[in-house]
Amino acid sequence: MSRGRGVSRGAGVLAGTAALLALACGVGVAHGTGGGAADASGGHGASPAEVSAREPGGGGEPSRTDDVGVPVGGGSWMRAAGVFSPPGSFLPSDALTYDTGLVPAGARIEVTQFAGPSGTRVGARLRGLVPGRPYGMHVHTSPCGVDPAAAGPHYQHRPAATADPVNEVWLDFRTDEEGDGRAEALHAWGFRADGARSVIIHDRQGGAGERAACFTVPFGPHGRE
Ligand SMILES: [Cu+2]
Repeated sequence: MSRGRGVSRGAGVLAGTAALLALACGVGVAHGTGGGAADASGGHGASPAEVSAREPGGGGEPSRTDDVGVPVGGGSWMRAAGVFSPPGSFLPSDALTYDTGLVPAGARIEVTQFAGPSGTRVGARLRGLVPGRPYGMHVHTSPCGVDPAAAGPHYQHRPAATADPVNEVWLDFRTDEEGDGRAEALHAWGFRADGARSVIIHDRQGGAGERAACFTVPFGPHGRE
């Protein structure tokens, strides 16, 4: 597990940097660039220019990048990144903020999942939130919608069982002085196919809270089906 985690963390940092660069350059969508793991070992992934070449334009496309099911370290790797905007904004996004006082438009999120033989690691990195503030976050069952309730309830490993960070994926975090935050959750189980579809950022930590923002994420067993 230690080897897998090391690979994942390195890939996450580099892949996240690439995603932010791509987003800063106005790239709309880059699906399945297939470089998540290779980026970490090779040190060079798809540059923003290369991504732009594959996906020209981008006007009206969601502001996000995904790498799904990239094989690495005996498991597989998923990364999704997006830029928050309010529902109905000019550029449609899979990252929706329902409370711009807590999650400003333009704030960024990156969610990663490593699914291996011994379990699942979910990581999240946030940028551009309110500095020095606690936030709650969980994995939810359905994709985000205009209605904050669209994302459904928390994903539960054992349905209708206990609502706690063992049976659910809780990603509470506190932002630093820059408004950036990160969280990680480890579980010995994996997601059911299509059972986990989003993360919700809440106004407070713990098992409940107002829904401040939502990001649709392609969680999955990823190679473990
Ligand atoms: Cu939640």
